[in-house]
Amino acid sequence: VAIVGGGPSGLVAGYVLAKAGKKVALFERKLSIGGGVWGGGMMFNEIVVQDRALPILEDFGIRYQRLQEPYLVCDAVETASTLTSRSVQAGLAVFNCITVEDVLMREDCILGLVINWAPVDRAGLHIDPLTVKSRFVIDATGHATEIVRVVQEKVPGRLITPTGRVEGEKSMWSDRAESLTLENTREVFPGLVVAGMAANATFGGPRMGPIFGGMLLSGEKAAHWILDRLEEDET
Ligand code: 48F
Repeated sequence: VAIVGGGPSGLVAGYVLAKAGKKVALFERKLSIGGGVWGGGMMFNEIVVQDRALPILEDFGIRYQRLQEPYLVCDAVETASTLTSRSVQAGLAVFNCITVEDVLMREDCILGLVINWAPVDRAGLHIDPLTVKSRFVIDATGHATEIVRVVQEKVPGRLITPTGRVEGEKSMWSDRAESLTLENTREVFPGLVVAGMAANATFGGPRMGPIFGGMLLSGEKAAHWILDRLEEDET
């Protein structure tokens, strides 16, 4: 499995898949892994997590304080670094400083990724990319939902969304976005699953503030969905 984006949803997906013994790699454009977690709540280094995601915090060993029901507060630095280190310890291969610029695909299915060094991409240098084959790709690129948009360009109107296209993120509505993030975590083209804010952007869910429970749960759901499909492949 190839995961694009090292934010909270991508990291939890990678952790669950690696823990299940699958060969899984995560590609992140930036030097640091953790995505939006590092920003905390408007750069105050605390994030809010809904208590529905408590089992994930406990599994990772991330400490929390109770705020008011149903909210918990975690240290953003502890969360980003623990999500990263525990995922790598579980067996997730992390490649930072890599931009996923394209997908490998044939008519009806995603087959993998086309990758290049992020500095090469940023400088616009004429250096050919490399390819990575994978059974499934997870787009965990956050608000930008970059991989789904690349696929949309290649097969216009054929995404598994109401309009066949990226529906686009709706206005901020944190409560609603939380449950929709989970509903929207699914396959959007054969072989391509969306997680985290990319799921909301793909299926037209609202934006949300510095609330991360939905992101953690979304990564977990994407991983379990893929584990079920891999098991079907084997039988
Ligand atoms: O944005 P990000 O943290 O995604 P997420 O897991 O979590 C969203 C929350 O941080 C926050 C929220 C909602 O308000 O709770 O926004 O959905 O992490 C996405 C990561 O993907 C990387 C990007 O640098 C970031 O670290 N990324 C994006 N496009 C690419 C990429 C790409 N083409 N190749 C490699 N990495």
